Amino acid sequence: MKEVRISRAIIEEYNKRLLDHLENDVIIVGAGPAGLTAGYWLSKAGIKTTIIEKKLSVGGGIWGGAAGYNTIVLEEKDFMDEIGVATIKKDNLYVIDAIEFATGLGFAAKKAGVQIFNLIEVEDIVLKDEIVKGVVVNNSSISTLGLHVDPFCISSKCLIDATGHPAGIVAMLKKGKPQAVPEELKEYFMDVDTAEAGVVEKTSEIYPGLYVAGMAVCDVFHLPRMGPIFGGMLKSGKKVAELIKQKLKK
Ligand code: 48F
Repeated sequence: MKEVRISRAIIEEYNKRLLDHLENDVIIVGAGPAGLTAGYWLSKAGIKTTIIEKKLSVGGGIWGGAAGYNTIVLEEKDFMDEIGVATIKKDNLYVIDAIEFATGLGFAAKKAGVQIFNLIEVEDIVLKDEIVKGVVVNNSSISTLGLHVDPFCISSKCLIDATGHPAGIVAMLKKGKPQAVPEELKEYFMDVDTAEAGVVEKTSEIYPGLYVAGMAVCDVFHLPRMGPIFGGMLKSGKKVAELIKQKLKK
């Protein structure tokens, strides 16, 4: 029956991808601009990378631009040129259609080779010998419905918290290891220049095996927020990819 052949094709292909990515060099939690950019550069370097995204769509905070005006601002356009996304120059800024940005970045990351699993939520980390070694995942609808259903695990040599404002993965580490991140996770008042520079500077490995990138960096290091200017997210994603490339080389 054709209906069953369609189901078989989907189930076999999905299971193959899932089995192929139970063990990874890198897991990125969150398919926002920082996570997708990190995935793009890591995959381009031939590093086996999986992104876990709890929502249906990739792009995180890109889609809504500012207050629903679906337009994004950058100060440099080199990465947009790299992935073929159009920019419009306005004074010293580049303006980008948020829909083209979100879809273009998602497409570029996929084409570079990153594996993305959407509708999967990371609900905990795996910590062994004081090293973060993977994540505990479940279907997002299970947590939305508040069901008690046990999860499964996938492993990483390096895990990136790219969950944006909540710094959700760092919060999971902090729950069991409060001394690992002694300060409360929170951002400071909006200040574009300080935030854009700080988010890149502080992108780092904050615990063995756990890196932080994108807006999550602001929560961990009490940096200001920066609103709808996205250069810091892209540079943070690229920086975390560089740090991990160096680490894996060793
Ligand atoms: O929020 P998000 O876009 O984070 P980002 O890449 O970029 C921040 C900007 O969008 C914006 C900003 C820039 O100026 O202020 O806020 O740092 O993307 C984070 C993604 O992580 C997913 C979430 O659905 C979103 O798509 N996410 C969060 N927690 C989990 C998760 C989780 N536990 N499991 C899986 N995905």
